Amino acid sequence: MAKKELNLGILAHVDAGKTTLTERLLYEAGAIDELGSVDAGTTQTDSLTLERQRGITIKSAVASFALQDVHVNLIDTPGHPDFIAEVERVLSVLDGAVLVISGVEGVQPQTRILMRALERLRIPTLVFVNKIDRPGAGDERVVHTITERLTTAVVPMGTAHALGTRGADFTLSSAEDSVFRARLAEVLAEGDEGIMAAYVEDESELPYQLLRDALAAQTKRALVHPVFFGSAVTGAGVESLMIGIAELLPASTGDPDGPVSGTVFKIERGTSGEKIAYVRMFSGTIHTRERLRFGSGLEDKVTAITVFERGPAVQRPAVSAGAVAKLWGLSKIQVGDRIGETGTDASDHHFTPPTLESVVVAGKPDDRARLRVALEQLAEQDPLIDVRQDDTRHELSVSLYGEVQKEVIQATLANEFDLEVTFRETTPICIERPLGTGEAIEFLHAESNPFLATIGLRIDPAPDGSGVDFRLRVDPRTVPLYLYKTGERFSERMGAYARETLREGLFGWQVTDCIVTMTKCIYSVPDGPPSKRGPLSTAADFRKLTPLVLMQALECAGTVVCEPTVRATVEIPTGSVGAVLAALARLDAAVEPPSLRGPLSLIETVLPAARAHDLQQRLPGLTGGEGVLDSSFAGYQSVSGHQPTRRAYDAESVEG
Ligand SMILES: Nc1nc2c(ncn2[C@@H]2O[C@H](COP(=O)(O)OP(=O)(O)OP(=O)(O)O)[C@@H](O)[C@H]2O)c(=O)[nH]1
Ligand SMILES: [Mg+2]
Repeated sequence: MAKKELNLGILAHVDAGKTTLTERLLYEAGAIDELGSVDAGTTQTDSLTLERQRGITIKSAVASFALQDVHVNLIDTPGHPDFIAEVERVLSVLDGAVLVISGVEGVQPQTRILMRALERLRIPTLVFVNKIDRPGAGDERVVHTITERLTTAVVPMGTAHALGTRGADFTLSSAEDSVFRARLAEVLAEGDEGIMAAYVEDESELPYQLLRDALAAQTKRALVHPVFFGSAVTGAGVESLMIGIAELLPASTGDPDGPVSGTVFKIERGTSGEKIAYVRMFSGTIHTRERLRFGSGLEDKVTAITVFERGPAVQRPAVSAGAVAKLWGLSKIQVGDRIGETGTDASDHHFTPPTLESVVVAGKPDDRARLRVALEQLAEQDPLIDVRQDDTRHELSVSLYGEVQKEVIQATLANEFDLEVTFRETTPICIERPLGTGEAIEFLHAESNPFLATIGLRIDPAPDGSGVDFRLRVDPRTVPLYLYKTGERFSERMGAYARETLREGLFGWQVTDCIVTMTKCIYSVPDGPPSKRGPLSTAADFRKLTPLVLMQALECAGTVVCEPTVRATVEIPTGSVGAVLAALARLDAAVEPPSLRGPLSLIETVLPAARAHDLQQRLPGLTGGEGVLDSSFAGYQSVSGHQPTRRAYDAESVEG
């Protein structure tokens, strides 16, 4: 019988203790004999030189251990917001997650962002309140902020003692604990009519085993989130968490004999530069030397397979449903590709895509070609950096989440590719939204139309955040079915041509939040009536004519450039409110009235993403080093005044 597998993500705000907890779990489960530490740079999952030097996780990493009859693949993820793309790629392969919250700092901005994604994807999640050994750690206070700011569907699974001391510990509640039983009944009643009825009648009559079973069932359905407390450093509470992982999270039960299906969630390069793909198998079995189909219909042969076993990866002849493996030999594979079938998960975004970009300049002009190859290799591992070269200056630019990511790219290029680079100033990636409705049509046989088709397109504005929607509003008899088989297929391809066109709008930015409607469609046929007569239209005619018509429609509609904004919460000493408000006014920030809480005050503000960095840098000076800034993406807002064009570098910032 196939082993039970649990693919478990460890997620949290930066520095909450994910890597330390991962190391502790591996140690307690006997997968490693010696406990490494982040501060000494000796953990299993922070294995990159840069991670060890900086003491932060940059890439997600896998390690495994056995827990009762379950084989657990732990995926340790980075918490820094600049590396959220790493978390994104992992989400689609998880059976469950542990969300780590620091017992001292409590719920932090990234905690909320992660919890929202976990809830949206219905990933069963346990909460681990870490660092209970540190002075200032809380228990009830933290649970209170969890219910206030994350979710009310939580059940603390026990009690923490001697908080804030080295001897801090955690005891699981038992059947005899009436407060625990009451809390269980109350939370579980929400998702279980039987418990609800009994709860209203007399909650103390509910059998404990029934509550435990319902807890496991509802946790596995991501309806309820059990909360554990402990310390990854001292090991307190970790055994209880492990019991919870085994009992409350759903090990996967894929079919090893079914059709092959897996998802690639990470790509790395081996010691001799070969590509290694991390795949999570959902169904079927892959053997070495087997040819696999993946991504956009590509094929390649697997030359070697390793699976994770008690810590590191070991070579195996095959990998089956449920497991995570590293595959060699698939040279054309990309992050997000599905294996065994075509398609990709890479376009399902759960978090905001990068909102910044910067030009990367090779230290030596001769290195430009090598730089391009190196950046393309980095983009294999992180497609969101989206390497681009502009046509006139041939400059290379990448999309970024922030300054730390920039430093990491710079260090990686130096260490792994022996390339010294500098970055130009970081600028926001704007978008364009249509201002009004625009319509255009190109007729078959018209002089202005070099292609064999009539296409009419309309573009209309749509609500913010809605993306690009394509609609077909033509007589079904006019659709070239001989090219596209079905109307749906035609609509899908036309939608793809339209989206491709809208990657660059009137000012060079991606156009979004609009509806494109096809209003007219004619193709030419050799034996058709005179108006349609001509050589038979090909798919290329439709593909090439779409951008011409759509850009004309867009010109009619007009567009407005919108820049990314962030919502920042600034916590500062009340004495510096005046100075901070004045600085915010200079940064064009929309400020809500400050809420004064005794010696500390909170200011909520929305400001352009490009300015948030300035604010971050000025804050220590304005607040005597006491100010704290938390920020999260807050959508796009139209740029007032001059509409910036993409790649409009002013002359003095371009050297040479
Ligand atoms: N006192 C105490 N310190 C802890 C605990 N867990 C982690 N730390 C410390 O907190 C710091 C961050 O720990 P990491 O494990 O690197 O945190 P992380 O969540 O993996 O951080 P990123 O991956 O960079 O987001 C390190 O200095 C750890 O030693 C804990 O339970 N108690
Ligand atoms: Mg880490």
